[in-house]
Amino acid sequence: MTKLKALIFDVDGTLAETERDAHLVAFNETFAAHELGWDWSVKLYGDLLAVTGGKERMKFYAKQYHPSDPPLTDQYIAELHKEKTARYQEIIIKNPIPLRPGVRRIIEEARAEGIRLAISTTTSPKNVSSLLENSLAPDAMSWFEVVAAGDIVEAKKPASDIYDYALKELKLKPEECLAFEDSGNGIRSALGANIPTIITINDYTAHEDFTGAKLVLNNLGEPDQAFTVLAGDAGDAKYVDMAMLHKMI
Ligand code: XBP
Ligand code: MG
Repeated sequence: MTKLKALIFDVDGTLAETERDAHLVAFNETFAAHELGWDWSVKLYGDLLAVTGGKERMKFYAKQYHPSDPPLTDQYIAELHKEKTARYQEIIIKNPIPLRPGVRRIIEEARAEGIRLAISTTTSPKNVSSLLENSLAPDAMSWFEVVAAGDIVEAKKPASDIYDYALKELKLKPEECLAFEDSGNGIRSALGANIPTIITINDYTAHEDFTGAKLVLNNLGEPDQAFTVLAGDAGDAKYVDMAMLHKMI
């Protein structure tokens, strides 16, 4: 008898490749509008992703890369971030970012089986709803029982707080859930809450440390598009489906 009761998904990099084509663009557009003289390259953004959370990332960048400039106030950072969030939404509404392979299928299979769904992310709640409504389904927010996002907890990933919060809201034990993540910060957060975790890497995170992952894959795969297993044992499976997930915990 399976004990799997819920799937908990990270958002950026896991559901869709939002970082380079949406978050980064939104940050740079905001910096240009404020004539800050900041312009993050694709490469630099990869380094800055080590700091989770947009406000935290801007603060870190200002301190690290412009140490002699007068420090930005929290209020100004919050203003920049509000604008960045609005620009991010415009970008993904105009050009919806496709979901990664297997994401829609797994979510639909889980729903059909009555497996509960939750989100655990560092990004802002509005960004989650814009992505889900534009890339998954107009009513997709109602598919997720818990959306743990952004500043709902004080300490962002890699702290376990956001996953602890999701578990508390779901009223489930960690061993009754599976987490889906794409980054080192993400898996540290999920494993910190003792939730078994499957990783799907991307260009920004491929080199990161995924020690403790149940599986590390290039993506979740599709019936006509097998995944590549980078670490762990996927048995005979060629793509992730609910039958496989039930056997994993
Ligand atoms: C990824 C992040 C986020 C986004 C920016 O979070 O680090 O900070 O890059 O989002 P996750 P905000 O993979 O956990 O979803 O600007 O809204 O903070
Ligand atoms: Mg992520």
